[in-house]
Amino acid sequence: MSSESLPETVAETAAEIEGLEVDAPRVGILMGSKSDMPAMERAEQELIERGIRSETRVMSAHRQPDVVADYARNAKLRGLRVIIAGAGLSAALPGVVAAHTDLPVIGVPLTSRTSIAGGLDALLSIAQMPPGVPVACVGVDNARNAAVLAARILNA
Ligand code: RP5
Repeated sequence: MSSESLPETVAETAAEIEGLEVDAPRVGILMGSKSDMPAMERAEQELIERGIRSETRVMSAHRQPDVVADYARNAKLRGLRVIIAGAGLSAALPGVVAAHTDLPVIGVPLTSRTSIAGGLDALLSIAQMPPGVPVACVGVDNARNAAVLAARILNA
């Protein structure tokens, strides 16, 4: 690369970054299974009503651990600022995401067909994180509150 072409390249790169700033989703909404979608759609809906850009992905901490790790590691660079992660049963997804990013992670414990004690299994899995790797935890099936909390974190 010649030194004359450098300013143009830098300008192009800056424009690309600026484009990313404008269009990139601010909140990532993750869930462990398609079966979680009816509950997690409430988070997406709340963010839409508040004019906050989000993206929604299905990925399981147990079934697709590499996909989850890659997503979490790249999230900040892609412009995401908060991650909401919902899962049922031994809900590892929020904690695994938090292990791979320093973005704030909000966990949503979900009920599913085989939940124990109305989702207490997922609630404890999400809330009882080890010191140093925090995950915020909203109420069982309360994805809407996760979106409200994300909005407050974003000051939006
Ligand atoms: C969790 O297991 C998912 O988040 C879901 O809540 C639960 C059941 O998943 P499916 O068997 O319906 O795919 O990982």
